[in-house]
Amino acid sequence: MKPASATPAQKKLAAQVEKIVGATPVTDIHTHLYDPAFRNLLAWGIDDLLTYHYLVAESFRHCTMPYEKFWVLPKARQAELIWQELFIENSPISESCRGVLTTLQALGLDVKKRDLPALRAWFARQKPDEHAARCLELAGVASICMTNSPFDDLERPLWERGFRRDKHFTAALRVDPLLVAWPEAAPRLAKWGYATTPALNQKTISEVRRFLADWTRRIQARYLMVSLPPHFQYPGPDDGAQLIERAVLPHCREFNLPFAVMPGVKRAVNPQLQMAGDGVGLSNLTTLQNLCAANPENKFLATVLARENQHELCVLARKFRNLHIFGCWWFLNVPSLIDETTRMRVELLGLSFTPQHSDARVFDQLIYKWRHSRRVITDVLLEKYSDLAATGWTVTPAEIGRDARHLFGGAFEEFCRR
Ligand code: RAT
Ligand code: ZN
Repeated sequence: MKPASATPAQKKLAAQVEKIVGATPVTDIHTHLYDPAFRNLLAWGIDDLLTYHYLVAESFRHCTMPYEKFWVLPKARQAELIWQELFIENSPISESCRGVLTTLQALGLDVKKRDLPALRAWFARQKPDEHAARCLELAGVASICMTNSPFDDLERPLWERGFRRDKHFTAALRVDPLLVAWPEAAPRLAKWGYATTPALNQKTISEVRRFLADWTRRIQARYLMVSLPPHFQYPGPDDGAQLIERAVLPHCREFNLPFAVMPGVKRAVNPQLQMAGDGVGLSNLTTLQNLCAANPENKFLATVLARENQHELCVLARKFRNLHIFGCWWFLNVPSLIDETTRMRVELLGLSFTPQHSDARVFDQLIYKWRHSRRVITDVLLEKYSDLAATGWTVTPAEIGRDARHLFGGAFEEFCRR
């Protein structure tokens, strides 16, 4: 809709949608952020923003330095190299680069000076707790779901010791090693006091369930979660499929928790890029269909990494009410694909999905990830409400607010409560 040609009613609707969607607080259902109690794991500030693995991958499009030389540099030096390659020698127009600038600008910093030392000096003056609160406010985020792995040697000890939880943070139990690398996971569980063997006999399965129950209670998990390679198959004889069938799904039923499935990631397609080296592949979503069809008492959350899987995912969600789809994940978290994906989901599913999660790893990223996505979601909603208005159906401000709350966490909460 061109503003010049808009009628007063259209302008009024646009202003209402902008205001209401802009003010709706978000429940961010998947991030890699941590409760402040995880002091050593917290990432924030300009050097963490610049060394985000999305930007590392982009900087190696230009950087000719051997990978191993880059990785031994201190974080500040890596940040300087990335700044030089992606912001000074080239215009920072990729989504991840633009995100850094959106964030800095929202924090009140002048980006046009291109002055990295000055930016660093500003961040050095911030108090972490106050800064985090400001980021939440600027992003409009009310609640953050972490990704918590008992297999992570840095976070496990803290959970085991216990700490006072911050009310803004909820937890999700991430179980990738259990399901995609069982031969290595089995001895670890055994070391932690669970009587597991590599063979999936009945005793081992019940011990895996005990492990899942202990960790679900310990972290108060909202859901269990796994990312899967494109070729993953269920049902199947592989350890992962067996463990899902015999341990994860019964556990989720017992605790009434959704199981979040994230298919499509090819880990370490370029191991030299370390964490930035993962790729994407087309998944066979028959696996998800089988999960939903064979386990109607289970609830599934799903997001896919391949754009080409999005349409089939939407259709699956139309078929299975025990499936809730969410987010534009990782390589899909760019405005053109968020727009396309959100539009398609609204057209096929109405409001019964969660359009976005941030996947933020650095606290400040909440600002740009949500500002950019909120913009796209607002535009899509406005277009759809305008189409309704053309039929004579007008939405009230209360209805717009209800719909926005649904998209920004309400639909997810409702699905979890079922
Ligand atoms: O988006 C990311 O930061 C990726 O590295 C992954 O962590 C992905 O989101 C995942 O949860 O596996
Ligand atoms: Zn993630």
